[in-house]
Amino acid sequence: MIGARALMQTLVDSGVDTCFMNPGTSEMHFVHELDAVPQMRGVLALFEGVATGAADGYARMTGRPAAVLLHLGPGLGNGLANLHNARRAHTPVVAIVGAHATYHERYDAPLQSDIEGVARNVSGWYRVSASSRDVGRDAAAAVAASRQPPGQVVTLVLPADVSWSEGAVPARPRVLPPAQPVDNEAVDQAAAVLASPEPALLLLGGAGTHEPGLRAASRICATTGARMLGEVFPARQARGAGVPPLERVAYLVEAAQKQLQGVRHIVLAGARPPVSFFAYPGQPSDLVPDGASVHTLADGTEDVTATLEALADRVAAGAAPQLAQLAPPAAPTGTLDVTTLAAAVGATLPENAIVVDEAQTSSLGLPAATANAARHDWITETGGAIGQGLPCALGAAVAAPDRPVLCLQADGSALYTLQALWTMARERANVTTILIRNDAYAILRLELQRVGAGPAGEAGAAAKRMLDLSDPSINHAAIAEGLGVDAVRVSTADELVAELRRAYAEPGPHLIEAAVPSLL
Ligand SMILES: Cc1ncc(C[n+]2csc(CCOP(=O)(O)OP(=O)(O)O)c2C)c(N)n1
Ligand SMILES: [Mg+2]
Repeated sequence: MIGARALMQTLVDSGVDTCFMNPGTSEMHFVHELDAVPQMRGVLALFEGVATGAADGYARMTGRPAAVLLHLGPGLGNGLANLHNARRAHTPVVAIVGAHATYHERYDAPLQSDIEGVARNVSGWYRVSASSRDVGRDAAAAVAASRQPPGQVVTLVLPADVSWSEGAVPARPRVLPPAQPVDNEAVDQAAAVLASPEPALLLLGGAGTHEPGLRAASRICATTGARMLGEVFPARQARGAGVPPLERVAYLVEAAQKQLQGVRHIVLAGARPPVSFFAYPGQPSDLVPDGASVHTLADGTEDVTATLEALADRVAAGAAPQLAQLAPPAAPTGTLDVTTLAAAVGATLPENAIVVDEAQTSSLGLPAATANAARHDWITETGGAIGQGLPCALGAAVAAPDRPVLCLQADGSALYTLQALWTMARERANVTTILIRNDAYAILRLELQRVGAGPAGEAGAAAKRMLDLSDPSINHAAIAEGLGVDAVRVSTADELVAELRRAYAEPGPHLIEAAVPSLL
């Protein structure tokens, strides 16, 4: 058996049965083996950032890693930004990077580069498979490493001769280590802190924002009087009717400070202490209020859900969680703006939807407008590297073909990885994209001012031009049509509502280009 076959068979046996890829010459044996190992689904992406973002979205929904197949250092580098988002989300991803044959390396052929230097940036585990005899074992080790709590990106380099040489054997899947037992001391300490009369906050991240964690947290807070908040950018948060509501820490420092004002204790459950996204002159980086103490109930390597449940049983035995009611907003009419955009989303959101949020400045009204919509999961850009929305939505749709996916996609961010639309069309992915067109990098107009460079309105023409996308004006619907996706342009709230309803009712991907004037 050749190395590529053993690798693929081992991946499948270890539960990795989807590979998002953009292959090249060094990966041809792997591609060839797709027909020999039909349990592996290959999904072609036309840019590596699409493949890596899709693998992230896939694993956020399944809890299982997908593989991504990338072409040497340049291919891995092209996929880096979305691997970075995956790393910050603690998403398990198995990156297989094809490389030159071992004996070819010393000739410094054109594609030779420092793969490890690129991979280390995002990978918690890195290995070069040295021979076809090792590759099965290496693949099983890679999958197990990716799933090591709380989950990580791993990189396995596959030299072309390892891929094509005989003598390989598939390896048995590694048995995953059992979840860590609940740290009872941490539970005791959190119980004491929450029972004290001082204002306390339970800060949720990781699995803490999935439904079981939220239910336990809600019981804890209902009984102790503590507040709960979620991390600024959760990897995945359960929301809507029947789920405990959870506000998130605000993105803007001033707003976050207001939320956290007066808190004396922050109890962390799968979250990290709150920090400002960027440094701003005269503003703090550390958002823990002066004099407040921070207690770790469970870090990401521990079983956050079981720990929250143990704490709930300790301090809130018999208490019920507080759940959001079903009360979606009315369908809006008239002018399309960030408020009516949000209302249109909340009014039409189908049951059990997956929402991928890369709406940037147009997200302002979305949390409130969807808080009492039908139950859904919300995925955010954990690492702040834009170009994640469309790929992540593709991956979520591949992971959960029976669930509607809504991609809330700001225009500037869309243009990093718009090739995802073609893969959505080809894979018949049930993704409805609202392409929110404000013809600007609107948020940077605000940031220009917030970092102290001066009010955007007073910036010079050369600077303003760097934040403007209106000349020439971009026809996103035409691009989508060109990539095989049914697309329309809307400019009123009524049209948006009607097109959303149509898109959800029809199979396959749809893009609705919505003209939403910039807030800034
Ligand atoms: C990989 C990467 N490149 C660049 C940036 C910087 N950046 C942050 S937001 C932004 C523009 C976003 O514009 P758009 O998606 O249209 O959203 P809007 O601000 O208009 O709502 C840019 C360029 C980034 N965060 N990540
Ligand atoms: Mg924009």
